[in-house]
Amino acid sequence: MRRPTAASATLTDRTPAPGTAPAVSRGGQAEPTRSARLRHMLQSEPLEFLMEAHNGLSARIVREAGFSGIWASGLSISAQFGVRDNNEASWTQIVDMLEFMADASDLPILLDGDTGYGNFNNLRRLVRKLEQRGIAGVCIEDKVFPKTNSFLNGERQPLADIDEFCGKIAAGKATQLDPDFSIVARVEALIAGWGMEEALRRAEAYRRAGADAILIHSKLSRPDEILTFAREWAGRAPLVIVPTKYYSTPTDVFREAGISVVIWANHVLRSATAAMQSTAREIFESETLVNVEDRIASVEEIFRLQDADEYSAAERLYLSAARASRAAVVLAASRGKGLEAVTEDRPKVMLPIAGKPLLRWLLDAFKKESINDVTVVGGYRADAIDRAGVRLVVNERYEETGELASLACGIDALESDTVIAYGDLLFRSYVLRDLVESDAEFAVIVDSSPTGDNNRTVRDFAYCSRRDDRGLFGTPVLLKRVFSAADAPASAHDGDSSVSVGAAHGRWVGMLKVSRAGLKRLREVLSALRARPDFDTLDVPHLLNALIARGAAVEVHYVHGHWRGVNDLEDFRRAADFAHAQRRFGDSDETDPATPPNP
Ligand code: SPV
Ligand code: MG
Repeated sequence: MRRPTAASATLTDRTPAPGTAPAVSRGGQAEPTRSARLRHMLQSEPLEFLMEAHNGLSARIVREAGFSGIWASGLSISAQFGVRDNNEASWTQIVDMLEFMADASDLPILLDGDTGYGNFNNLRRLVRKLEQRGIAGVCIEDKVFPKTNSFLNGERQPLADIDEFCGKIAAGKATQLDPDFSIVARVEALIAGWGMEEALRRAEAYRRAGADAILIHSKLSRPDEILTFAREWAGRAPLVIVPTKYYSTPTDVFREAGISVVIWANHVLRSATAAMQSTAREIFESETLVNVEDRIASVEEIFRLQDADEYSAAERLYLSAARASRAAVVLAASRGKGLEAVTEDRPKVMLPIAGKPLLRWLLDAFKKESINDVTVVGGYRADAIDRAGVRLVVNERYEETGELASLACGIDALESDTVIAYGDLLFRSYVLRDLVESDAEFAVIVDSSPTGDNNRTVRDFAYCSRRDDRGLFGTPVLLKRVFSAADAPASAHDGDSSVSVGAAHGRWVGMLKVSRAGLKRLREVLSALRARPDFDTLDVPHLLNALIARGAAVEVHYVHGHWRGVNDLEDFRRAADFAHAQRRFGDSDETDPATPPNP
C-alpha cells in the first residue's frame, strides 16, 4: 500500500504544531501524524523508501519528488555545513537544521542520530527535543561517540558495548511521549568486520531492548551479507538497509528479501554537489553567466520552493493593505522660480539641504512609511536626478506645462495607495504618517498655523468644512477648496460664494494621499481636465477642486507648522535649519558646500 504524498501542501497547511497531535485535514478527517506515518512505513508489508535531505530546501524537493519520508543523513547534513561526519557539528545544530526541514516538508523525518551524541542520558534529551520539533524517529548506531562515517575505516571503528547500547535504546523508548516515535537500532557489526553471528546477536539484543526496527549496514558492493542477514533474521522486526555500496542490486531483490525500508542515503547532496561544482567552474572559466543560465534552476523556481506566493497572500491578509504596498509620485519637473542662481545644473529637488538633496529627504521619509514604489516625474535637468530607488519618468514638455501634465506622466501604472507630493517639501515624520494612515479615498494635510510663519512664499490657501480648533480630535474635516497662489482669493473668479476672502483655514501642504479605490476617480477627473484647453496651465489645487466638484470627499488632517516648502532662495536658506532639527541625535551632520550659509 502506498500512501498519497502531500505534494500539494504548502508551508501553511502542513502539520500546524510540530509534535504528536494529529493534524486535521481540510475534510475534517484526522491525518496520521508524521511519527505514525514513519511507523507505518517500517511495519507495513510493501517496501518503502526514505530519501536523504539535509536542509529545508532539499526536504521540500524530496517531498515534491513524491517520497513518503526523509532520511536526515548525518553525512549530508555535516557535509552541507562543510564539516566532517565526525560529530563536528553539534547535536543542537543538527536539531536546528531538522526544524527547518520539518518546516519545509510535512514528511516524516527519520534522523540519522549517530550514536545518540553521547550516552543514554544524551539520547533521552535528544528524543525529547526531536519530539518537540516534529521529528518522527531517530536511528542510533552501535558505535562510540564521536563516531566516524562507516565508509571511512569502518573495520577499525570500535563498536559499543551491547549492554550499554541496549540501555541507551531502553532509555530512549522510556523517554518518548508519543507512542509512535520510532527508535531504529543500527548494527555496525558487518561494517566493523565482526561477522554475521555478532550482527545477529546484536540485532536481537536491540530488538529485545525495544528498538522498533533494525538497520543492518554493509559496505560490500554486493548485497550478499544483507540478504543472508535478512534470511536469518526471519522478520523478527522490520529491517532497514542503506544500499549505497551495493547500489546496482535490483530493488526487487530487497522486496523479495522482506526488507521494510530502503534508505537512499546521500544522493540529493551528491547530485547538488556535482551541479554546484560544474556551475562554479563554468562561470569561473568563462567569466559569464550565459552558458549556465538555462541549465540551472530559475530564480522563480527558488521563490516557488520557498513558498513566496504564500507570503504575498499573507501580506495582503495581515499587513494593512495600505502598509503592504504604498506608492508615491513626486512632482519634480521644475527648476524653481526664484532659485535660478542655484539650479543651473540641477532641478530644485536636487538642491542640497543639510547635506542631502531635497529628494532624498523625501524618499527617506517615504521609507519610514513603507512607501517603496516611488515615481519621480522630472523635467528640467532630469538627467541630474538621483535615480537610486526611484522610477524616473520625464515630462518632456515641462517648459510649457504645469503640475497636472507632470502628474499625468506618472500616475498611470499605479495601483496601490499613493501619495502625490511636491518635490520641495521637508516635514516632520508624523505629517506623512497621518496622511498615509488615513482610510479616506482622498486626504490632504492642511497647516492651520498663521500663514507666513513657516514660509515666506505663501500659496495654496485651503478652505475646509471646519476650522482647526486643535481640540476636536476625530471630528472629520473635509476640504472645500484650495486656491493656489495664482488665484487671488479676493477675485472669487470661480464664482464659489461658500469661500470668502480672508477666511482660509490654512495652507495645503503639497501632499495628497489617494487610496487604491480613489485612483480610479482621480484618473477620470484628470482625463476630464485634460480635455480643457488650459490643461497645460493647471496645477494640483485645480485637481483637488475638480475632485471636490465631482463629489469626492477630501479628508483634511490639520497640522500646526512642522513643515517647509522651498519656493525661493530665502526658503532654501532657512530649510537647512529645519532639516537639521529633523536629524536623529548622533546622525552625521556633514554640510554640503553647495548649501548657502544662513544669513
Ligand atoms: C548517513 O547518511 O550519514 C549514514 C548512512 O549514516 S552511511 O553514510 O551509509 O553510513
Ligand atoms: Mg550517518
